[in-house]
Parts: sequence; C-alpha cells; structure tokens
Amino acid sequence: MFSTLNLRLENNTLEIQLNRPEVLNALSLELLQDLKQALIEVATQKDVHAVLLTGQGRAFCAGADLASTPLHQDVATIVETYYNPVIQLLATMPKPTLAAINGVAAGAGLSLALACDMRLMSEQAVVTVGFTKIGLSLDAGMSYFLPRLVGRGRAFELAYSNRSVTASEALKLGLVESVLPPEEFAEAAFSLAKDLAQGPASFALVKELFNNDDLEKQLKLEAALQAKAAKTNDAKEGIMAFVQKRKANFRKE
Ligand code: T3D
Repeated sequence: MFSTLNLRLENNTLEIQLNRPEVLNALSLELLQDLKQALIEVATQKDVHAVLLTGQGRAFCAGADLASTPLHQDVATIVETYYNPVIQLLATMPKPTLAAINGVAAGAGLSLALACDMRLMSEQAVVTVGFTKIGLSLDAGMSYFLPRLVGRGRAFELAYSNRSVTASEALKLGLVESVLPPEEFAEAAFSLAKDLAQGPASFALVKELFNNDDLEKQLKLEAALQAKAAKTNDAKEGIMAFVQKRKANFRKE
C-alpha cells in the first residue's frame, strides 16, 4: 500500500518497517507522508492493538534525508507538517508503540524511536543524536524525550558530542529498555509487541497519564528554532560536509 513502508499485521500487532534501505531508511518527505498516513489509520483501527516500528536492512533510520531535504524551503512548515504529526501519533495514540532499533538510528530517526512507548535495541546497533553535527537544532520531539529519558546533563552531552552510543550504554542510560542479539532480534521484538497487544484497555489510560505534559508546545518551539538553525551558514556547511564526506568547519554564523 505504501511504497516506502512494509506492513505486517498478525495477532492484532502491526509491524511498520521503514523501507528505504539504500539510504539507511532516511526520512524523505514521501516516507514521512506515508508514515503519517499509516499511523492515522492505525490509531483508530480496531483490529490493531499494538504497533512495532523498525527498519529494513542494516539501519533503523538515519534521520532526515539530507540528499533531498531542501533547507531553503520553509523548514518550520516541513517540521510541523511532516515530522510533528508522526511524533504526536506515536507518542499519544491509545495503544502501545514499540521501536525495534535493528541498526543505526540518527537524528530524527532516533527521535522516532524515542517517541515510542518503549525501545528494544539490537546488540549491534548504535544511536547518535546527530542534529548539531550538521549545524541544526533538535526537532521531531528530541528536545522533549531525550532529557526526560536520560536527564538534562546527559542530554546536553549527547546533543553536543553526537557520539555513537552502543546498545549496552543505551540500556544503562535508559534510552532503551532491552538489548537482544541480532539473530533473534526481529522475532523477539515482534513477540514482545504481540504480548503488549494482549493487554487490557487500561494500557491506553496509562499512556494518557504519562502524556499529561506539553509535548505540543515543545514540538512547535522545535519547528520555529529549526527554521532559524536551517538559515545559518553553519547548517549549509554541515549538510554540504555530510554530502562531501568531510568534517564540517563551523563559523558560528
Ligand atoms: O527540514 C528538515 O528536514 C530538518 C529536519 C532535520 C532532522 C534530522 O534528522 S537532522 C539529522 C540528519 N541525519 C544525519 O545527520 C545522519 C547522517 N548519516 C550519518 O551520519 C551516517 O550515515 C550514519 C552514522 C547514520 C551511518 O553511517 P555509516 O557509515 O554506517 O553509513 P554511510 O556510509 O554514512 O551511509 C550509507 C549510505 O546512506 C550512504 O550513501 P552511499 O554513499 O552509499 O551512496 C549515505 O550517503 C546514505 N545516507 C546515510 N544517511 C543519510 C543518507 N542519505 C541521505 N540522508 C541521510 N540522512
């Protein structure tokens, strides 16, 4: 049904697999639109009781598609139109959402995982915050979820350093809830999602309680500040450096 997603529905559990493996499932606007549409449908679909988000190939998701994302466009509108609804849906739909981080997750790719209720990570995966490495600010809920999961100081450290965090460290930091060997990862993740799908109606109420906080306001602020970041020469330099496979030379302008 969606050219950028693979869907599998079994035992009231829907697996959504991001499917652009040649670019590590980077988020093109088409993929974000597909994901938004799939999540809108799933949120009210009576036969879906739990959602599992994962990636095809060796990555979970490498964040915004830097080859096709036109930073000269209205970034605030892009973030508000394409990213924020997906984050809102994962974080607030009245059913459990689970991210299976099968491989690298970076930038808004990590944001997708953090917006889910829980995360499983393959032993061989790494995650990185990634935004400031290319001169951007944080968006897609990263500034909301990251400090809440790991604490403010560690959130700053990860957002400033952009270092790769291994699965065992991610588990210690509270970024993920379980780590599994790669050979049993996909089936174990699906099995946990199926267990969650068997839970009571009160799961949705627990989620509503945990969400009684101002995610919407933070997402709006992220979009406005990302538009500001996208206009800087440092963001142009950061994205150019990624495309040219070299280190960025930031000038704070
Ligand atoms: O308006 C807006 O959209 C603003 C919103 C921004 C939200 C964000 O997500 S900002 C952060 C964007 N993401 C990144 O900065 C991460 C970029 N990718 C990487 O740093 C690395 O690829 C990884 C650390 C994720 C993985 O490294 P590695 O060495 O395992 O793989 P690779 O060789 O770098 O990538 C493999 C291919 O995927 C490569 O293509 P090639 O050379 O084989 O033709 C690479 O260019 C491509 N790729 C990886 N990430 C992206 C990508 N192509 C487009 N966009 C990407 N994000």
